[in-house]
Amino acid sequence: MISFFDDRQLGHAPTQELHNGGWEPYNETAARATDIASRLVDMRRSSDFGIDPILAVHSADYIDFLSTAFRQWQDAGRSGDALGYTFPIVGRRPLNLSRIDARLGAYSFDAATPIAAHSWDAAYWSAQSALSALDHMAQNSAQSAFALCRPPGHHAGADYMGGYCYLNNAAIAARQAQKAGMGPVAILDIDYHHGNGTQDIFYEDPEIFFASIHADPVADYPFYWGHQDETGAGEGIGTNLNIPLPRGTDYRHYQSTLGTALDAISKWGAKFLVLSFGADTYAGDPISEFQLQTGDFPRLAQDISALAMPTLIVMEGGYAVDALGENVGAFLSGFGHGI
Ligand code: Q9C
Ligand code: ZN
Repeated sequence: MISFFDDRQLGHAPTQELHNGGWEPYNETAARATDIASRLVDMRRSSDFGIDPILAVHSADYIDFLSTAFRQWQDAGRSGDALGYTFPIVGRRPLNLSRIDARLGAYSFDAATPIAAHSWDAAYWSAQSALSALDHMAQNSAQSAFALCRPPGHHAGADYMGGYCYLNNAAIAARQAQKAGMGPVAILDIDYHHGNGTQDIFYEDPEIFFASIHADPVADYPFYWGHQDETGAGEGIGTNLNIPLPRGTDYRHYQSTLGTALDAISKWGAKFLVLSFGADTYAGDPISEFQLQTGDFPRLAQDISALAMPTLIVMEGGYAVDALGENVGAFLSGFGHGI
């Protein structure tokens, strides 16, 4: 398995996040990426595919916001990380307000996504890592590649950040794969949390299928998306599949659910798969409640690779830092070409 990463992804380092009413150290740390990277045998530096593939998914005003927010925060005399405190309810009219606090609220759906000094650069290179892994697959007709994306992406929508995510790396790669004629493209999201941003981006799009297996949003973040009755809208009706699972789900139940999702993807006629992979389904994850063990990850990967569909693996969550490299390595080994 060939992997892609850029050191600039490490510069993003918010200090704290709001959790259950108090401040906690930020969970989505650079150490996550270095722990994974230390396990990868063939890791290559990402190339720069520019801003256009990012703008094919995200709105120009959102990208302008993301790339200028920290400077504007500092210009307003603030210290620490840029974070909003007022969030417009979905559907409020766009007002184009210029004060940094109004912009932070308008472009995020939660308070888990602060912007620090190098956040834009890190998010940009995280997206470039996804594009680089895709390009490697296209150039070499490779059956798989791993994008060590960090910060993660699946909670970010076309014009909002949230859940530690700024740019939707999987969506950017999926759109690019489609444009390159590698499709029909499906995205399978197996992070613990529902990939609300990815769902949102393709919700009315009949040409990209999205399936997600995740903790039931009745009880878990992101609450407002990921329910079973969300099946797509407009032209995209029937191209969105959510399979929520209860807290405490273990390998047996998870594996049969994965089978259901894989069947739906092949039945739909996908020829290329983008896999949003989160290792936060691991039993030891500090913010999640599934029961997968390290030894389960290669077995899940084998089930996915049995599809015999070219698969771009994009890193999403996973916060048990001490076990993260081992879990990701175990998963990648299941694709059968070493790590
Ligand atoms: N401190 C991903 O796994 N939780 N994101 C916020 C708890 C946010 C997880 C409140 C969890 C986001 C990519
Ligand atoms: Zn997650």
